[in-house]
Parts: sequence; structure tokens; C-alpha cells
Amino acid sequence: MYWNQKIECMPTGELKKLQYEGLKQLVERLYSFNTFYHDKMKAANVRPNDITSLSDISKLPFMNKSDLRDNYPTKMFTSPRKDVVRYHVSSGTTGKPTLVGYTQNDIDFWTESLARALTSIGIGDGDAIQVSYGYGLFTGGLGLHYGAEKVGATVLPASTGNTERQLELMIDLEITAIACTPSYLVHMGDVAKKMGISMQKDTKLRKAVLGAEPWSDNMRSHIEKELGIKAYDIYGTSEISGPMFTECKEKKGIHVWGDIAIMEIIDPDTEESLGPGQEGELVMTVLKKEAMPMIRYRIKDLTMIMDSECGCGRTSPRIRRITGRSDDMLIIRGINVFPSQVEHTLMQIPEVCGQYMIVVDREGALDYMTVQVELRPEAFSDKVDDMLKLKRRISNELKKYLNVAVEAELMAPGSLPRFEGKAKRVVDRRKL
Ligand code: DLL
Repeated sequence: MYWNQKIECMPTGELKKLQYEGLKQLVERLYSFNTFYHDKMKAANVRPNDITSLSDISKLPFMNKSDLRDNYPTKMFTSPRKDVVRYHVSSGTTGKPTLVGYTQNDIDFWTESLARALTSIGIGDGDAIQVSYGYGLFTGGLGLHYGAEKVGATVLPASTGNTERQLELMIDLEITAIACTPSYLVHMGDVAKKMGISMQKDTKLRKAVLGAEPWSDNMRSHIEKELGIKAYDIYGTSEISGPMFTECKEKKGIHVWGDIAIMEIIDPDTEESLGPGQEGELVMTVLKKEAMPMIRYRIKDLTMIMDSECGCGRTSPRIRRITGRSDDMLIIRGINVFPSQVEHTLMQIPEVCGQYMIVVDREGALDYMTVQVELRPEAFSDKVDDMLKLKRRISNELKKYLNVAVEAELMAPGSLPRFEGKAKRVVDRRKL
């Protein structure tokens, strides 16, 4: 079953033509109407007339998260406020968050993308889907919500947390599909067990749309076996709109709709373009975005373009599941955290010196983050009450800024390791 067979199964030659036309229009529009892109293209010595084939995309400059930070909040927007119908916000690398804006057309193509994706894994009007991604600034909840409504599914906007109640509702409402992070579904399974609920026998849950954080094939097998369901990978980033692309029933790579996005894979160090089957960093150009277009955005996720055909009949390009990142971003309970954000927060607390260590661990299915913070000698004391207060204050500051629970561990002056070369600030003990 296809949602938009014409596009999903379009012959490759035709799709490339469509992509070229989309790219040309996008470049012309941005060069003429947006100072940020105009200046960036001019600095790279490229004009709209230089784009005469799809491969000329390589002449265009890359964009990075730092471009979003430097132009915060709306300098990169290409639509006036009256046409912007929604904002979402995700983590920036330091100081300011990343803001994304959407026109109604942007919301519509995002929804269309998810309608195609959900149809490809067999979710439709016969399903009741529990959306347990966060609703709010995060794109997961509302993104899936709109996509699932579009295919006619009945949506339970459960958002995150309150797991016992989520399980009760899952049973009472005969939920057949769930969209959440893989770690939350595993946690749900653990809570169900404690409540004496068998996910296989007591619920009607049969499909899960899992993403927003890396997860392995081992974790998939574990989830499918334990819960008796089929688990599919969903991928996206807020900069390209949010969750957009999934595996189909074949589970052999994530379909990326070619009329929506052009993908490239580059060597993260040399920025050279890599061919199908070669692993590198994913770069995306989103052809349809109006409010905040993205040209050659370096997402920093590591993957490859797959060169085999998919058994489902869709011709759209596919990427292998994401295996890691080329930068140091961590994902804790689905929330992106950059070590630079931790440092930025700590540097504003007078009692701490510049030495810190981030330790990430997994207990059961949930991630825990501890930040070991070395104190200045004058701030270090043997008064337990003072130290507890300081610990609480630092934990709260980190939590407020990172949006994720963090435990600060106070360390005596000189106790954390020093590095002669690149500092190693993260110890990640999670096994996926
Ligand atoms: O996580 C959007 C999303 C919501 C995707 C719900 C899937 C489901 P951001 O918060 O901007 O957006 O984080 C994007 O999360 O660059 C990857 O590093 C990581 N990520 C997202 N999906 C996957 C996945 C959303 N399926 C960043 N596998 C991305 C591995 C993923 N990593």
C-alpha cells in the first residue's frame, strides 16, 4: 500500500529531474530574497546560473548548526511572521537554542512525508496510535500526531511520562501502534511487567515507530521478542522539520522521499562527496521548506546511501540506519545534549573551575547523566550542608539549561584527570 504511489515509485531519472528543478528554484529564491543565503552564496562565489545540473549542488556552500545559532532567532527565515504558523525549538551547541519555523505549506509537506512513511509500515485508519513522544517544543509529538491523523488513525496524544496511566489507556483504548523513543518503550515494558501486565496478551499493541535516538538491531530484536510487536525506525531532525522518514515493512533502510529532500554523504573531515555504500556524514537539502529552507545542511549523523533496490517497490533513495555521529552530541532520553552546553552552563557558576566530566549510564532502559564538577579550592568545604546546597544548585542550573535531569557530583580540587591533548569529557557507558 502506498500513500502517494506516483512519487514513491517514480523512475529515478524522473525523480532526479524533479530534484534539479526544485533545487534551481530554491537557489534562485534564496539568492534573491534572503540576505543570509545571498551572502553565503556570494562568499562561495556561486550564482543561481551556475546550477545547471543536479550535481552542481556540490558548488553550494554547506550549512551548519552554527549558522542557526549565529542567525538566531529568525534571521534565516525567508517568510514574514504573518506566514509562519508554528515554531519548534531544539538544543543548540551553546548559549541559544535552535529555532525552526514553519509555514502552513511546511506543516503540510511534513505531514505528507509522515503519511507516506506510516502507510509504508501499515499504519492506517484501522489503527489507534499512542503518540508518546514529547508534545511541545520537541518536534516528535506534534509531528507524529499530524501524520497519524492524516492517514486516518485514531491518535492518543499521550506525550511522555506517567507510564502506568499510559499502559492503562493502551489497554482500555485497544491501542495497536505506538510512536516513542526505543528506550521509553523498553521502560514501558519493564513497568508493565511490574504491574503484572503482559504486553503480548493484555494489549493489542503490534507496531512501534521508534526513533529520536540511536538504537541497534539487537535492541530491535529484544523489543520485538519481548513485546511481540514489529518495530520500525523513524528518522529526522528538527532542522529538516522533525521526524520525517521511516523504514518500510522490509526494514532494509530508511526511505527518504526524493521530492522533499536531496541527500548527500560526505567525508566529515575532507567534505568530499561519497558514493552509495560508503559511510559518511549525512547532508540534506530540503527542497520544499518555505519558512526556513535548508541547503546542504550538515546533520552530522553517520550513515550511507543504500545502492540496492527495496523489495517494497518504492524507488525513493534509502539510507542505512544511523550508527553514530561525527560530532560529540549525546542523546539522553531523546534529548540532544552537547558537551559544550554543559561547559557553557558550568562556566557561569563561580564556584567551579574549568574541569568537568560527563558520565552517561543506563539503568534498566533509562539514561542517566552525571556531571562531575571540580570545585575551586576556595569553594571546597567540609561543611556537608553547604556542599549539598551547592550540588543542588549546580544540578538545577544544568537541568534548567539542558532540559534533562542531571546529577552534579562535586569533586575535590585537582581530582579530575587532566589531558595533554584533546580533553576527553564524556564517558558513555550505555550499551545499545
Ligand atoms: O529527534 C526528530 C525525531 C522525533 C526523529 C521523533 C524521530 C522521531 P532532534 O531533536 O532535532 O529531532 O534530533 C535530531 O536525533 O540528528 C540524530 O542524531 C538523532 N536521531 C533522530 N532519529 C534517530 C534515529 C528529532 N532513528 C537528531 N536513529 C538526529 C538514530 C536518531 N538517531
